[in-house]
Amino acid sequence: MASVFRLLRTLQSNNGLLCKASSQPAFSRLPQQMGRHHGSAPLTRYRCAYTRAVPLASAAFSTSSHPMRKKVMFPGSLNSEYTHELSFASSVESIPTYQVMDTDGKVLDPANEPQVSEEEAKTMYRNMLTLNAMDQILYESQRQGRISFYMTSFGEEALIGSAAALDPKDLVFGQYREAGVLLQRGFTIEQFMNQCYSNEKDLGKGRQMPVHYGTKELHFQTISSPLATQIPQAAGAAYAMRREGSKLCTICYFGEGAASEGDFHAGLNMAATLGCPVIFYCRNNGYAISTPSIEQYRGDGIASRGIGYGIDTIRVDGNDIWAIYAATKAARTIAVEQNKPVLIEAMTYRVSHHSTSDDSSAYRSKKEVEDWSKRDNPISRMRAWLENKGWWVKGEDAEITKSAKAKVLEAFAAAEQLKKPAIRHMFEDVYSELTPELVREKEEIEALIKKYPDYYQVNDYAKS
Ligand SMILES: Cc1ncc(C[n+]2csc(CCOP(=O)(O)OP(=O)(O)O)c2C)c(N)n1
Ligand SMILES: [Mg+2]
Repeated sequence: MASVFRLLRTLQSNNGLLCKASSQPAFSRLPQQMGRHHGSAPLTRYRCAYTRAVPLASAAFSTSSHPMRKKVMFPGSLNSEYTHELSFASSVESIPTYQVMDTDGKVLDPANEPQVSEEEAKTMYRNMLTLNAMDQILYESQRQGRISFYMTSFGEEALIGSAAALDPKDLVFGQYREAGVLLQRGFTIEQFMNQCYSNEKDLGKGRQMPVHYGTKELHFQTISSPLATQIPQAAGAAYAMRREGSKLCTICYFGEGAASEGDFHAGLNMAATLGCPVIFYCRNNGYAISTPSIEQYRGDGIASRGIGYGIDTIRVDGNDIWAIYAATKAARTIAVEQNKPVLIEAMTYRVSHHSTSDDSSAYRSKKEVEDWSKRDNPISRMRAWLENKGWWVKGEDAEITKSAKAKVLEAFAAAEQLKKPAIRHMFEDVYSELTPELVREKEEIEALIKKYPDYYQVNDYAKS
């Protein structure tokens, strides 16, 4: 409302005609004034208020706001037609889901045949298998008490297609279930293990929970646990990229549950209004821990919200790696060439428990999960596509999975042997120089450790 006042005042001062005779705020007088003339519903009266008043003001509004026009240029609704039918907009047709191949790996429209080399396609598939193998081992390792926490990507492996469609320098803002993106970018199994074991080689210096990866080298921002904080950050970073003229974009992954956070709305609106080259990638996997999507919102998924913010939006089959690949490639072109955000809603299913702290049998049936993994499995779909192309030999998977598992186990055993990060890291990297308070705390800890070395198990930590 304040901005309406401001607008009317501006118009008033621009030509001195609007509401000239009164010292009352323009908008407050309009209903009574119009009521005298029209006596209809309040909405109609406000509408008339504009159509009467605005022609006297700036040229930008004058033509389109003429009383005889079909459309009005309200400052907040630029293309709305008048209607005499009193009705509330509730739903429009459901946004379609873009698909390239069916569940048997058959490309449905030859025009959509993926434009990738055999090697590129095989690398993506190998990464899907490796992700799966790594998830199985790390999940078990948490169950054995060797790491504190873990989250798997079972059922969501096709996300790798989005990473393959990006420039390696595009900046990634993840939520936590995007290990596949890191694999595709070249994060090594050793680096995954070192992070999950919080050892001295962990790039995060042991300051994060397992799976909260981050790597400057691979342009992947460190995951942070509070949901959706990455969304406005991704919009802001994209804005900086635009200002630098870098011709890069950011990609921001989040779940449909995180899209209920305020930060989602702030981030999307900011990106839309400022023209930020960011791809918002929503993994709609059906659940936010125990809350099914169906209880999370009433509208047409997350995609309808993109349109609400004036963002180019597409919904894709999130188990179809080629649909994801094509949509992300096209989204990137829009983002970078037109300096605009894009929203992708990828429809998938979380086969795994939410995390090692969750038992999903408490809120969904085992049968539901089994049905999904059998009926629509992103890995078998991709394998079928490769086989149809003649690029994959039946049974090759077993060999790859076996060697991936061996590699993970080896890296895992090595990571377990390494020391924890040096204690000094607890105090560093927030300020370029330690504050007097931090210096005092550091000295206090050092004194305690010296006094009680056994209690603090100092030998478990790296010295420097
Ligand atoms: C601000 C905030 N609120 C609540 C949580 C607890 N939490 C962690 S994950 C999660 C569910 C998120 O679901 P979704 O975004 O759909 O992602 P998914 O786990 O399905 O991949 C919740 C509620 C949190 N981490 N941060
Ligand atoms: Mg979810």
